[in-house]
Amino acid sequence: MSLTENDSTLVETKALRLSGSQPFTQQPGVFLVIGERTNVAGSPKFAKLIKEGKYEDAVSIARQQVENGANVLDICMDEGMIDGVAAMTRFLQLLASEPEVAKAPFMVDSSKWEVIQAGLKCLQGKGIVNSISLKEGEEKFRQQARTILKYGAAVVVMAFDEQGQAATYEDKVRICERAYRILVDETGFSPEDIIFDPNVLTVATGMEEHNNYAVDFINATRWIKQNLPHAKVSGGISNISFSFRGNNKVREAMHSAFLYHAIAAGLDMGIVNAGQLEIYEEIEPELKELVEDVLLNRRPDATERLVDYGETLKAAGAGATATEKKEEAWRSGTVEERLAHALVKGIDSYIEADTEEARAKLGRPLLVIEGPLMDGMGIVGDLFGAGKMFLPQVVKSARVMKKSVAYLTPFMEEEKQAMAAAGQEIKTQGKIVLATVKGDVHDIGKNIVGVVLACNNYEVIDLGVMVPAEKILQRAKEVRADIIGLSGLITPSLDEMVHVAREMQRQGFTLPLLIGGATTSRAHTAIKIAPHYSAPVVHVLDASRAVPVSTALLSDESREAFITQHQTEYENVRRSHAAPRLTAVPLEEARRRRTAIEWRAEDIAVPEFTGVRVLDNFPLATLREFIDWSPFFHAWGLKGIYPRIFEHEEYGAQAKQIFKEGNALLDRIIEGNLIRARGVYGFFPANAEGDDVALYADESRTEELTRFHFLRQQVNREGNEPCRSLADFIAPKETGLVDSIGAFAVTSGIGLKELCERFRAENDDYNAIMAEAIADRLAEAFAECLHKCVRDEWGYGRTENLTNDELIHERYRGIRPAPGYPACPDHTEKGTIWQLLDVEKNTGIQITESFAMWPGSSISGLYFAHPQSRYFSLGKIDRDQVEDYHLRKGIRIADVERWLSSNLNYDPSS
Ligand code: B12
Repeated sequence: MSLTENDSTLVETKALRLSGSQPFTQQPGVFLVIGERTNVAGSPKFAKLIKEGKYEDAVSIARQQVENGANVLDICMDEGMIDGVAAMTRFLQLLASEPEVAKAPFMVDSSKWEVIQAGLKCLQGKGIVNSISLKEGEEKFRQQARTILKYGAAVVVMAFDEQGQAATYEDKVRICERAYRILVDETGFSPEDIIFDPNVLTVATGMEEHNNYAVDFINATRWIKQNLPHAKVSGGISNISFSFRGNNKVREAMHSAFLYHAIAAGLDMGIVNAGQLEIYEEIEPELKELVEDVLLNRRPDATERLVDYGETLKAAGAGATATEKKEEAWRSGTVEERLAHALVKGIDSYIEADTEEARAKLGRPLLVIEGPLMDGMGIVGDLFGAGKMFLPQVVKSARVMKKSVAYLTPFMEEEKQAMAAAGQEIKTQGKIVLATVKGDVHDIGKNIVGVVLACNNYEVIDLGVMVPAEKILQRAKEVRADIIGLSGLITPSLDEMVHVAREMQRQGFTLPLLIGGATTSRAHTAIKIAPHYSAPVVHVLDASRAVPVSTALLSDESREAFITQHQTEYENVRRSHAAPRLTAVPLEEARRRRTAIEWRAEDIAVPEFTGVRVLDNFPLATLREFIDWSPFFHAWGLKGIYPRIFEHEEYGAQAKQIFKEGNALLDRIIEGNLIRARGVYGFFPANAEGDDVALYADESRTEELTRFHFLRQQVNREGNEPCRSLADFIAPKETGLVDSIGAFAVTSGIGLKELCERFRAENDDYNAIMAEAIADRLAEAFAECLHKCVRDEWGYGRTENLTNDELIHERYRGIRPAPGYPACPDHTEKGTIWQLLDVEKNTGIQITESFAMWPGSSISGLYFAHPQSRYFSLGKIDRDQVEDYHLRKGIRIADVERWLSSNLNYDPSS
């Protein structure tokens, strides 16, 4: 049998377009390599890892495949001992969080339809289904094809029909043509998305009828390419050489030669071990001839001759160790270069081996840290500083660094003891004690700063959240810290920071104090904190400033100049803020200028129920639909609006990557119930009484349950601008109308702490921070989602019909202000919500002494339904209102002034 003549009039074909996280278009004439090592049938090592549940290690096989040049990854879990659906789902989700791997399109490979469907659900781009066939008749084939079409994937069609697998040229051609007609003419498949697999069957089995299998495959390939426009052809290449198992040299030569001829006939792609392909021209001539005799069925004794040759190879010991897997190019560099590459690229697969090699080379663990690791992180730092690397990448580099340092730690301990015995000390850039102050639970900003500092060889002692001043100062003394850094999210923390500064002064500290976190500001630091402590107190705006500021403060050369300049700057800030008080409207007049609302019964929405409802284990998949992603990018230091941020010239690609990784983690969280969401909300009959809102047990309004105390705008109210208060949006008692108010508290942080701890235990700060960022998004989404339910239950929401984007932009009736937000800055009002909804018992959310909520990913607030209700900023208030508030709320004036210190239009100490 011979190969049919090569017909040069090949039809012009449409390219196959696929995508992982990046689009992939197969260029004309370019063979597409489908990595087979993530196929349990193709790789015993992979199969073992999957069976043992070592998915993370299995992922590194995928990574190697991509690094070795695989364009598409074939993923197959078809093995008796493996639960295919679960394994396919989990593995694909993990792959999605590996950017280097996720960029490649995936091929979901299974003979089980339910496994294919599970895989399709996880594919983020356009992948390939491998495979469907006419084995169970046309109806089933059509049905499956339609499902694949719905998911937008390409499909591999096996040359298999009701009568069995096509082995001969004629059967292959007949079945492929039949399948093509059904797919193109009946189901509307694009022909370029159809990939035929005309079955690569094993040759050299000793059975004569198998001798022409390779030739039949190659000829069928050519026929398909000439007769079925735009269709593609693929095959599982290693099948061809199965009879030479154990003799890699012969197998590799067979694969290369087979590919050479099949590609010439039009083969578009093949499932191959991307790391083990001999170059056709480099196959030894004798072996090449023997192999081609077999493949092309050139002589009857071809098989015996190749078997004999294989035996001689084996005897010479070459068979099993044929072409070793080509290491990735970067692996051939020096150990220093490899460590630098791993750090910059965030690759941790070889980090332990490389660290050990460096330790052996340099002799001491410390020299590894101070040498190659610091050099590598220096490159990371420079790239970050120059805006060429972004925060998520830096945090990934830090993960590699941490793993290396974790490996070195036991050796360092030994060395430390030896050095201590000799009276020496190991020097880092400096020791920084970080803490979120007492009463505050904010974590993510501090954690990011900690990672960035650690990357720059600072020893970071992170004391966590809700840390009292005594503990911070005690620890700083114990470890002989060089700097203390404080973080806080909510305004009451500002006072606590002042307290820490005072304590530092009292206890005679001289260390610099860094201040950071969402509510902190340069002005507050300069005016309120710095005057209480005579050493430098510096506000640090974000993570990228933390290193230069710390370095300047600790460097012998630049310290003096930095401090002098800093002090002058803060002095200027204080001077410019010593401006006269703002003009305020007296409280009585402000009340007269309340929001003008004509109270009409038809504008008052009546809720479906009154009282409290609890939402336990609220489905995270539902919350996902309500996520506003923009703040997610802000948390990672990438400022921009989702989804436009993806087009950002500088960091669009980075934004896409963290979005993908964030979503992959979210998939894992949802699938594994790794965190839980709980909430509670309620509606209550209510009326405004002055600036208070009274809540009643029922519509008779005889029993008052509790009341909220609101504040009213007093300054900068030019012309006829109303002086707003949230109380304006509830019908006053004197109208006689029964209005209602809603209240809520939600969290998505149950289990988050444990999840983050698990990541940190694996030195994986990247995923710990990612998990926090995701949980914060879910909390916000929960508040948004619940507000939607509440509007429905109030009636008017049912007709609003808004997209998520419109929801994010709050294009709906009603508001949900939260204590602490600008319209009601008094955090202590949360106490009333807690008591009203029995929040702690119903959800587990606790409030700290500063009225922060624990878990951190929590939100609480109130619902107002009136069409004229709107958000506003209270701004500054005058002494008359503070006195009134003290009387209404029954708390001391000094306490009002403390809780509302950021809103005072006067200095309470003067
Ligand atoms: C995301 C967010 C949330 C999230 C998560 C918060 C969390 N995990 O801590 C959720 C949605 C859960 C939330 C809830 C609340 N929030 Co909120 N939230 C924000 C928002 C939008 C961004 C904060 C953030 O995470 N930024 C990203 C991180 C990475 O940045 P960062 O913390 O600022 O950290 C960077 C720097 O500050 C610095 N840094 C931080 N710490 C340190 C420490 C040192 C030593 C150094 C050197 C540097 C440094 O480096 C970091 C990295 O660059 C801000 C508004 C804003 N734009 O800032 C409001 C904001 C902080 N929230 C606010 C409020 C009021 C609340 C709630 C009280 C509302 C409520 N009643 O439910 C709750 C409180 C939550 C609680 N657990 O008690 C107010 C706080 C103002 C105030 N008056 O107190 C803000 C300012 C909004 C506003 N304009 O009113 N919030």
